[in-house]
Amino acid sequence: MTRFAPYLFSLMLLFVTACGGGSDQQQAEDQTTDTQATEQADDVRTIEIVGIDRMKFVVDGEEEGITTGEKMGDYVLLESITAKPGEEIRISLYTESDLPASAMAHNFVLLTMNADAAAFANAASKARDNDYIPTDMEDQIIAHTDLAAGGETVEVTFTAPEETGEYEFLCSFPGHYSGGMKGILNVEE
Ligand SMILES: [Cu+2]
Repeated sequence: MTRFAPYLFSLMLLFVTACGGGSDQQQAEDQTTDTQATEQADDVRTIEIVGIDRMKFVVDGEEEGITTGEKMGDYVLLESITAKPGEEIRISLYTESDLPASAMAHNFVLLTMNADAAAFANAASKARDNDYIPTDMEDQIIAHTDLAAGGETVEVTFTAPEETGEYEFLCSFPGHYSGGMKGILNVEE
């Protein structure tokens, strides 16, 4: 038996060397693939809101920077959003509805601090030709999305005001503000 040992040993050495070389090469290829798989970075804080037929802004659940209320089916009511002065925020609004756009669509309209939201909603209901954005009250709008009909998503990115305080947001589709489709943006340090 012993006289075969040197032969077996060198055979094993060859085998190990060959395998080792192969795996190094494989590792190098894997690293190249990892480096190429880079993610697209976008650091704008995005709040994903859903508009439902019950005329409410709702969200999936509690998250940092928002306050939520009662349960609404699979969602919870969005009550307010908290932002720092000058913070960049993106609102993404999805309309969940099987109704036609003429009967059910939503938008997100953020008003200036001193705006009269009820008066704005009333004027908006008569501005059908301009997607329910009253042109003579545009100076009371900080930011707004387009209308989103069922299955559609609209977005708007804006900078929170520098002045701390409460800013009302609403959906200006007729009847939705009085139906409760509204909330508060709290700008605070
Ligand atoms: Cu609405």
